[in-house]
Amino acid sequence: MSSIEAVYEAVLKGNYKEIQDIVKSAINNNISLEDIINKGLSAAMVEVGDKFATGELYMPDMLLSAKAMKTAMEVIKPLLKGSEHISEKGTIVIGTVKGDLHDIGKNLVITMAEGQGFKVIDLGIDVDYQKFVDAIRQYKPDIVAFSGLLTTTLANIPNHIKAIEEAGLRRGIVLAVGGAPVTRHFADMYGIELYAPDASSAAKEFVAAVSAKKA
Ligand code: B1M
Repeated sequence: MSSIEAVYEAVLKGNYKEIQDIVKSAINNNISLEDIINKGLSAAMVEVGDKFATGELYMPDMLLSAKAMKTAMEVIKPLLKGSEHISEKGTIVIGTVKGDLHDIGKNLVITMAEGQGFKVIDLGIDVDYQKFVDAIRQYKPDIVAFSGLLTTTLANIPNHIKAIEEAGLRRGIVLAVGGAPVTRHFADMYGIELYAPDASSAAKEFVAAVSAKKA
């Protein structure tokens, strides 16, 4: 079994006890962090979701896989932060939309954005409309990002935007959105400037958006 396959299998089986050693061994075998995340960890989570949807895996399995992914990220996160030249790029406020408890993808976006030198304010999961408004007032971010994994609660995004608009805070911030069911078309429907399909491209888009804002 290749190193990547071993990482993939560890997430699929929810093997959180051994995954850190498996990831360290992949790193020692010169597998890039990007491949470990994309081809190993994230790809396995997609299979976990598919198997959950077809009834082959149950909620406790999904929780174990999530725990394995989070445990693996504890090894990867410090290495990602060290891999970029850090200079303060701007401030991002990010949270998972109201009603949604998924945070693994959001946390990966945060890690990548911090690696690019952004200060990131993490509002957590199931974030209330007012909490985004209060955070925008307090931190005056360049970018406000929503993460959404459930098609049902993505319907709350227009309410998030309405709350920001009604507070008079929409001007001057770049809105961003991402998450497995999100598309560019979805972002366009609500006038959200920035959409990114994954954490690496989100970090690149954040840099581009802040540069464009400053130009
Ligand atoms: Co949930 N879940 N879940 N779940 N879960 C999905 C999303 C699902 C697709 C599984 C399935 O049925 N196939 C399905 C949603 C169906 C739908 O809406 N269409 C689902 C469901 C139904 C549910 C529950 C309703 C199950 C139930 O209770 N019956 C429940 C909902 C609870 C709630 O939120 N209110 C639920 C619960 C859970 C757990 C708690 C068990 C756990 C979450 C643990 C946690 O996050 N702490 C969980 C998990 C693990 C998943 C799957 C298997 C994996 C999600 C994940 O972590 N992926 C997921 C299946 C899937 O997505 N295919 C599933 C890995 C992660 C790295 O990828 O989050 O996509 P992702 O993030 C990516 C990109 O999307 C992007 O970058 C990230 C990194 O590349 N991105 C952004 C994310 N946010 C971004 C923000 C940006 C930019 C990019 O800003 C600009």
